[in-house]
Amino acid sequence: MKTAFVWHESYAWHNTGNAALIIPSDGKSIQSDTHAEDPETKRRFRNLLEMSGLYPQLTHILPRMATEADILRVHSIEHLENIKHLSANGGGETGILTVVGNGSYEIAMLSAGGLLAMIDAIMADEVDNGYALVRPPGHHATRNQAEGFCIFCNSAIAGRYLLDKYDLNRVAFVDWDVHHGNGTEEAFWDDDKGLTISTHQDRFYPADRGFVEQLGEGKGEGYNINIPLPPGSGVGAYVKAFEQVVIPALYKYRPEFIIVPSGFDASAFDPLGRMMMHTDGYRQITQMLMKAAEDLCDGRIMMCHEGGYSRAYTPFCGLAVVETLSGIRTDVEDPFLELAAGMGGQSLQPAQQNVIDQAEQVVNKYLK
Ligand code: 9RB
Ligand code: ZN
Repeated sequence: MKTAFVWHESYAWHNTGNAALIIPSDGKSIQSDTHAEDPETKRRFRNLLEMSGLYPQLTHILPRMATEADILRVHSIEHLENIKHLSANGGGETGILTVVGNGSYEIAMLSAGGLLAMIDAIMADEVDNGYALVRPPGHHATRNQAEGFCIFCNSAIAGRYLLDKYDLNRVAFVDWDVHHGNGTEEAFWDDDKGLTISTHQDRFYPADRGFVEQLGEGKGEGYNINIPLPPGSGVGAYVKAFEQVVIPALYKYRPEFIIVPSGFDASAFDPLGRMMMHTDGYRQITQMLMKAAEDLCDGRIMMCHEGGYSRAYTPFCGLAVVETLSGIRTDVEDPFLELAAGMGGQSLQPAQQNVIDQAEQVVNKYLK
């Protein structure tokens, strides 16, 4: 399998400033630290690919900047201009909980454009699949504003590019980040050309979104599938959610391309998430998606990086996914796997099965 990889040093230069994890310092009781969404988790992921020996076996794709027209397929001109202006004038907080630093506009354009460059390589059959380690992340950004550390909705911009430039009719999104993919959901809310599926921690972020009952509207009704798993869900819940809901939905929808907003903040060691995924779990769900992609769309699947805040563990989760995509198993072992796999509650629990059953009903009712 020929697997593409996108990374650029400038992704690490997007400056989210200082915070205690996510809370800005106040100079009194909250001591300043690095922001959760700082470059280190991503750099360490890239570094582990290199240390494992996998890096030179990947096809490296140079990202390009998305054009304004690419961004405007998803976002309003007001949002784009606001980010451009802030970025050129010292930066600051904007939208909901998002920091724009000096030059973040250009970096956000390169982040979205990294996906577009990878799409071109996959569609030209130069590579089979790929992982785009882009930053800033995208899946919370909505039409009119930045949100949750996300400036432009990279996944949706990539989907719209496929529909427009490559004349596709069906793109599926499978978002396994621990947070709800509200930006991608909104971009295809009333459109059946995008099937948006999100597994996430129930009522986490955004806390008022991501319910099973939120189906999409108009032509998009039934083409949005939310699987809000209870906190504490582990590999048993994720594998079952994929077996019972995600994979059957894909076979019914028959996408021509699969995009995976991929965060590793559902891992057992994430400082924000309260889930228990581990590398073997990520290998399993990647394998399931690859099999569906193979059967449905010539194996065309692309992951785009979102969250994941454990500096120690995110790199191992990322390596596991890229190894699976490429079919190359390096000799690096996950030193945390035994600890994560041994945690209580890794097997499927009744409350988790209940949510999965509800989501399955949506698939059965709306997707033919
Ligand atoms: C809220 C705050 C957050 C916390 C975490 C994320 C993670 C995003 C991600 C986004 C926003 C603060 C709700 C601070 O990883 N996406 O994939 N917001 N946290 N204050 N308040 C009221
Ligand atoms: Zn996240």
